[in-house]
Amino acid sequence: MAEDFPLTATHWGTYRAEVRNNRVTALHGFEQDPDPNEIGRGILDALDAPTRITAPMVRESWLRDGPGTRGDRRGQEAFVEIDWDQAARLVGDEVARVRDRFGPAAIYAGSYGWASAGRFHHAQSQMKRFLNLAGGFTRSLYTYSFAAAEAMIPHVLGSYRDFLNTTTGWRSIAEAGELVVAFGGIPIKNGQIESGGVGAHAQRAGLREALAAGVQFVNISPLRGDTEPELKADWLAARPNTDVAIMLGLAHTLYVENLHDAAFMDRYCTGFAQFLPYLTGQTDGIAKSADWAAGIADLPADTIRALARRMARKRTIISASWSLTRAHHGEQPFWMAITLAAMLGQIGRPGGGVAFGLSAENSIGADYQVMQGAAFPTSVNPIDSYIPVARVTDMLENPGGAFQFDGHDLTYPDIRLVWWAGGNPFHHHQDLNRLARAWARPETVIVNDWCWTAAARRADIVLPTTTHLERNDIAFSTRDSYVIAMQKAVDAPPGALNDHEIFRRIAAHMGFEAEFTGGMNEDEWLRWIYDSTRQTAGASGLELPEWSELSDKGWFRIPPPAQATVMMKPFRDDPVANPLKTPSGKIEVFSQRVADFGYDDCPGHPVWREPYEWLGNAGAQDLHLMSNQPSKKLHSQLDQGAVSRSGKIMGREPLMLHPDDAAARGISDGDPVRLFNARGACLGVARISDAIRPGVVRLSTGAWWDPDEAGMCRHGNPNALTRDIGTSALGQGPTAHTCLIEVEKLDGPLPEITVFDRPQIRARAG
Ligand SMILES: Nc1nc2c(c(=O)[nH]1)N[C@H]1C(S)=C(S)[C@@H](COP(=O)(O)OP(=O)(O)OC[C@H]3O[C@@H](n4cnc5c(=O)[nH]c(N)nc54)[C@H](O)[C@@H]3O)O[C@H]1N2
Ligand SMILES: Nc1nc2c(c(=O)[nH]1)N[C@H]1C(S)=C(S)[C@@H](COP(=O)(O)OP(=O)(O)OC[C@H]3O[C@@H](n4cnc5c(=O)[nH]c(N)nc54)[C@H](O)[C@@H]3O)O[C@H]1N2
Ligand SMILES: [Mo]
Repeated sequence: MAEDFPLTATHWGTYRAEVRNNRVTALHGFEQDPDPNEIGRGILDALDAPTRITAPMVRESWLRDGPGTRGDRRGQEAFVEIDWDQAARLVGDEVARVRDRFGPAAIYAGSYGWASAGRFHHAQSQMKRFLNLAGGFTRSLYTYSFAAAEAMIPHVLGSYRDFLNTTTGWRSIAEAGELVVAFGGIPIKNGQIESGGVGAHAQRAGLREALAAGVQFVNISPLRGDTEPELKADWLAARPNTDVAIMLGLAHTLYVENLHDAAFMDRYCTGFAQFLPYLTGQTDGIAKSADWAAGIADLPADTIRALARRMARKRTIISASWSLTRAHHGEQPFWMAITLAAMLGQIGRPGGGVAFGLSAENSIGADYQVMQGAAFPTSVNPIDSYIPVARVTDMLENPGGAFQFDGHDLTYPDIRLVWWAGGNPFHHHQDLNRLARAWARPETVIVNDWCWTAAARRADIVLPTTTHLERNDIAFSTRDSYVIAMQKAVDAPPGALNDHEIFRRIAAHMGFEAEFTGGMNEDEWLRWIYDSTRQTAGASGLELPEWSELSDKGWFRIPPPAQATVMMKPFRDDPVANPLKTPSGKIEVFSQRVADFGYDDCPGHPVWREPYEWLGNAGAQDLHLMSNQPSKKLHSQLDQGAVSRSGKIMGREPLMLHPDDAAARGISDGDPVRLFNARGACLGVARISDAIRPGVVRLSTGAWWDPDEAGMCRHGNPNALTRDIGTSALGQGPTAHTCLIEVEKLDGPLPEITVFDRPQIRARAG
């Protein structure tokens, strides 16, 4: 019976593992999941592939000559296998050396990344606790997902997470909504994922519920596939990165046709009076009319006007995808979407208002009770040194350099030691050739991972970990309805350890093992995490079962809320009793605080600013690159496995391009192609389709970076091409979705991919 197989939880779903002779032979979708996916099965052939790291390793010349030796050779030299005693000594001594000589701020352990589901074996939490107890470290702030919004939206709504966690979802939209206007679409491929784990995938059913209730959809995106065909959405294939101009055109139409809700603006917002002269053109002589927007977005002006009227007539929810924030001036789209929704006067009403990224993850639009459960406690960082997460290359290049961030004037710390556990910077960061050059500068780089990612290959010390199938844990997410008792299905390779055990051994070498473990073993920690969660949940009226009951059954479903969630309903119902956490207590269409920062690239109200590169300033050969999230994996995870490989052509990522763009370049379907710009190059294989706007191409993320000597990625990682500058001085977020490239048919044979081979490894001497 499949239901007796051990349960395991991942960010892409819950599965039951069928095991024979200590091997996982199959992963079955969790019986509670109506819409399980194939992503999880990608691990089956990856567990013992050549990409598995089977013992601790040290880069040869670092081992021989010590920290600071030939950082430029990272990724090129052989590794030497060592044992765990030596690994713990080397790492512990190096942490102590850097801390004592340069101060703890010289250790960068921002370590951004998704790691694995499971509250205890969460790599970053383990590392942070260890380094906090060791004296502290330079951390990173915010995420690659939507850093610009994390900095911006608190100025506008008083909080970002509070509203992300209480998105008006499909249930409310089906009950009361009529129209969903989706900037960036409703990409159900992304709804496969939830950070921390998914019990039941809810996006498809939610969409169908809304559709059955007669809700209509508009997909504003360069990709038709960003909404499911069954939704029969109107597709407005605007130029990428012009969403703010479109929203302004919609707002202008509402205003001049007197379709906006002046009473709402008055009662619930502040600063409309400062924004209006910009909208009407009084300040700069340019009315942000539908005609003006049409020229920027390359859409018919009548389409924009008609959409504005339709939005005013119907109960409308505006969904702005997270991708909009990962572009130059990525602070603006959410701010403007809020302003537009406010003008419609439907914020806080069922099925209306604004949503940040319906289906960006399984939770966004799903029906769940927020549960703030316990995590492995990371202790307290004794120092306050940080960078905005995406400024990592700037930091490595420019120690002591000044920069601005959200009203602060900061300087970059001088980093000597970089440590990553549970993330892959050579997946997630932009302009990887530039990162690779900066990566040569620190004296030591340490990576914990279970497989030879592009980052692990570029480490001096590699500490191999287990996978979710090889350990017990407890999984749940703030925004999911399931608590899963994860059971170890198979043994890890003998040379791999849990992150906790790795840090415990290093802590023991450094003399603070007892502080690190808190005197508890894995079992006791799992109990502690669960019991603390149960206590907090109980206090807010949510009854979780006893630990013994949960571990017997394996899972628990948190009941859905009694009523459909409506974002900002309390504020709408009574703005005096329930003010927002902004200075005014209201929605800040104009923010004095932001205006006072004095940033040219982020003034006090939402504005359209041209991105640094876009189809509006493109050369004749330029195409806009969409490097969106991949459908068959999460980021770079399991790219080495069969499921991800099944989406590749000749082992490369498909490059989607329009028939006109293909014809103009003499490219046929299935041709290997080279993508390039002044920053770099990578390969792909042409997939010709009219489901993409002319002038735009799509190469999804996730292919492990595999540069040749000239820095060209043989495999197809779009971050070979993207630019690495911040969204603005306010958010300093990543700007991957603002990128122009050229594409040509590959001249010559396809080179071999090397990144799935083991790096060169020498057996231990003696
Ligand atoms: N061009 C472009 N770039 C992008 C984006 C884009 O849209 N376009 N999107 C960005 C976004 S939104 C994000 S969130 C980032 C994602 O970037 P990341 O989160 O860094 O990507 P992952 O591939 O999920 O990296 C997680 C790593 O953790 C490792 N890991 C898994 N389990 C464990 C464990 O138990 N212990 C340890 N030590 N390691 C483990 C995995 O093997 C993997 O190497 O990428 C960003 N980059
Ligand atoms: N299968 C899978 N699901 C995932 C992930 C994954 O790696 N794989 N990653 C997860 C993570 S970490 C995150 S942050 C979320 C990200 O969620 P999103 O940020 O929403 O993801 P993307 O796929 O980058 O973008 C969604 C769509 O936006 C469109 N788009 C891009 N730029 C623009 C623009 O300027 N204007 C308009 N109108 N549209 C634009 C693209 O066509 C793209 O398909 O996804 C999560 N879900
Ligand atoms: Mo993300």
